[in-house]
Amino acid sequence: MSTTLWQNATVATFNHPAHADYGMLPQHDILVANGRIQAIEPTGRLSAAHTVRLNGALVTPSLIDCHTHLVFGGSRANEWERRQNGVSYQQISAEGGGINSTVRATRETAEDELYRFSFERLQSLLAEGVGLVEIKSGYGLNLADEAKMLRVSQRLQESGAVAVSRTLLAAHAVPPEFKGRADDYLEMVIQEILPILWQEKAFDCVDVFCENVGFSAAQTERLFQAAQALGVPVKGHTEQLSLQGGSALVAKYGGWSADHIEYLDEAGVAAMAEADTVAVLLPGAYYFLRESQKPPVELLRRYGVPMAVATDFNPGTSPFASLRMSMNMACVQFGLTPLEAWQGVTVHAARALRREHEFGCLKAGMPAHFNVWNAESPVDMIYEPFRPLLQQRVLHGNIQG
Ligand code: DI6
Ligand code: FE
Repeated sequence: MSTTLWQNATVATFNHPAHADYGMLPQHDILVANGRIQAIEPTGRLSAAHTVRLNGALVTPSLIDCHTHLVFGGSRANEWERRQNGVSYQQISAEGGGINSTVRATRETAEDELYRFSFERLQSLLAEGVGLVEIKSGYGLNLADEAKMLRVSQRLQESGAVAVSRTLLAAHAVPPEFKGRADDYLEMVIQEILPILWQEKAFDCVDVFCENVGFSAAQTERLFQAAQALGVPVKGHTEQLSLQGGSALVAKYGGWSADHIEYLDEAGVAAMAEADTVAVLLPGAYYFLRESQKPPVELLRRYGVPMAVATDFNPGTSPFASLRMSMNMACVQFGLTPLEAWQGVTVHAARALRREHEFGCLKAGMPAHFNVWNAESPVDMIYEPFRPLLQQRVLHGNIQG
């Protein structure tokens, strides 16, 4: 059995039961065999066939980006420039811009090309130490193109560079061929896209954009009922622009996470606490849309709802492939503490994807997914988000090139 000892690390385990601190273990060794952590012990007690000397460097769990729309075709840069030049959103939408321009471009892009673009975009997340990324469909909006997007996510997983959680977001928008017939489109999602792709094991969880510009609470519930009947886990884009009750619906169906939640009320927070639904904060979209309503962080704390932080990386509302920048924004804009921001990309993000047995904390028995940093303290990675502090990214006990 090949064993490796990462020697003399400062380990931020995130294994404190009350999540009261980073779970810091100074001067500890991490013994890895067969891709798993065998032991974390004070330096000097363990030995192994290979040794990686860390001289006190900081080790944290791999980062997790639990909400992205990383796979898409085309660009919305010109559209954004026009908006900045004063052209109204209505005008741009009327000309086929907005989300539907990405739908058109994604449909037109061949799978291999889509894979290449996505692999390239993924690199900036990997360079920051991301080891698990959630990727949504939602720019195909028909069976063939949703399937194509999910296959690209699967291929990113198979590249070995990162673990991927795949989400079906067919209920993201109403495609042009169903214009004015949202119920008919949703019926097609429920009758065809959802069951067929679930049968093919093409995704892990189903998502919906519950909003006055997306799908109503009643439509969201119809989707969740269909998901429940098939045993499909649910999550939602909820309360981003207005209070629709989507987060409470996610909770009612035992959903994994309610995401955005700027307009969430106390009843929704209580429902999420009761159902163990994670709150995913997406400060990139809040910033890029110049929103002013902040998520109810104080209520989430009071009810003990775990908060995750993610990039929401997408071409329309959050073109930022930086999770460390999202952590910084969650602190500055939403008032999270640096510890909360860290928990938001480790333990709580792992829980948001129901992958907490593989990711999010460091302890004996867990797969060896961790980062080695040229840093003194975890706050360094948030305080100066673009400083290249990553020394090693380790997945399954292998140092990634
Ligand atoms: N909320 C958003 O902010 C994005 N999707 C969603 O459900 C917008 C995605 C886009 O504009 O392409
Ligand atoms: Fe999103």
